[in-house]
Amino acid sequence: MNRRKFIKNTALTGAGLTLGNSIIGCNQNPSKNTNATTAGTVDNSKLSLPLVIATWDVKNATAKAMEVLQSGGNALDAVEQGCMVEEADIKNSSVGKGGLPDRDGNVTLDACIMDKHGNCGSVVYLQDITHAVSVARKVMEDTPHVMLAGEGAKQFALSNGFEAEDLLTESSKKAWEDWKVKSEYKPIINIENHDTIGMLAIDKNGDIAGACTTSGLAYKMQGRVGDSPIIGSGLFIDNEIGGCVATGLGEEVVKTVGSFLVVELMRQGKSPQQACEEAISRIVNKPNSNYKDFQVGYIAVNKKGETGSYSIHQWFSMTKFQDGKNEQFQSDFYNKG
Ligand code: SD4
Repeated sequence: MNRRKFIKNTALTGAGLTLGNSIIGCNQNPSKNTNATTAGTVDNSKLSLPLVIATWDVKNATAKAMEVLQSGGNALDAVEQGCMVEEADIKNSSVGKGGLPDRDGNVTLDACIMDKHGNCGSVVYLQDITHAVSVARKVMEDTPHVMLAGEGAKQFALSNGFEAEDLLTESSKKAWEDWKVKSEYKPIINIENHDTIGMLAIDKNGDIAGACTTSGLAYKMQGRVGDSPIIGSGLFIDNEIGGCVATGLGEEVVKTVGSFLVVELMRQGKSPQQACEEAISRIVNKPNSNYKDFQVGYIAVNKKGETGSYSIHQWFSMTKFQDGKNEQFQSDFYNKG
């Protein structure tokens, strides 16, 4: 959904949203300092599984992931196929086909995926291939490597049957041409203007997987890579503990190794909500932090199926599909003015 429209709709009606502290409400009894998230202590039969969460308002993507899980697919299949929905959607200008280009007009994709065994795969600066997340999965499953970049990633994709196509759509080209009139590059994320999808799923067996895919920051420098394909920054999964994905200004996420940090905080006993809040506080409490100029948001899930979400600024949201309900939750946030 167009972010400006989303904000307008929300401000006017709140329709379709669960507002305020509802995400915290998912964790009404955040377990402090329990080790309940460690392996062997969770009784899967008591959890409401399967479960899917994703960054932003991506109900079509979470619905696809849930369909995969309900038909017996595992968490890895679910996050891949869920993310593919956004990659193929040319209306999403931050992911896959239709993603906004760098300042020279190149659409370059970053993506990664991680499974329950801690295996991971990633592609950076991938061009001309819509389904970057699937290429990342191939890197994980069919190569001895974790990351492939640029032309090598593209050649690997082509040799595995992915088709080359022009990812610059008419509307993203037009937006780029309009931008070129002034060519003003501000390394600032407009908090209304990003929809990178990060997705986490727990399947019926209680196993966790995650994926993240993006075209990165619009009008970035050529060659720029963000957090989204970097394991531990844009995404981290530990099947004994939980998982986390990030969105927003990737540079700030990388500097704090954000997703790994959230999972490690959950390992120490924090709830997903508490862990996301602590990871945001590491960013905003840096000396001289200019956090007012950029957005970062995290979503997380633990082995008990508790979820959390937190961002620097208002209007970050999480989509959650559980118990037959596919809902968008407005995230709590740090900067309350
Ligand atoms: C990046 N984290 O490339 C991504 C951008 C993003 O919503 O999340 N946009 O820095």
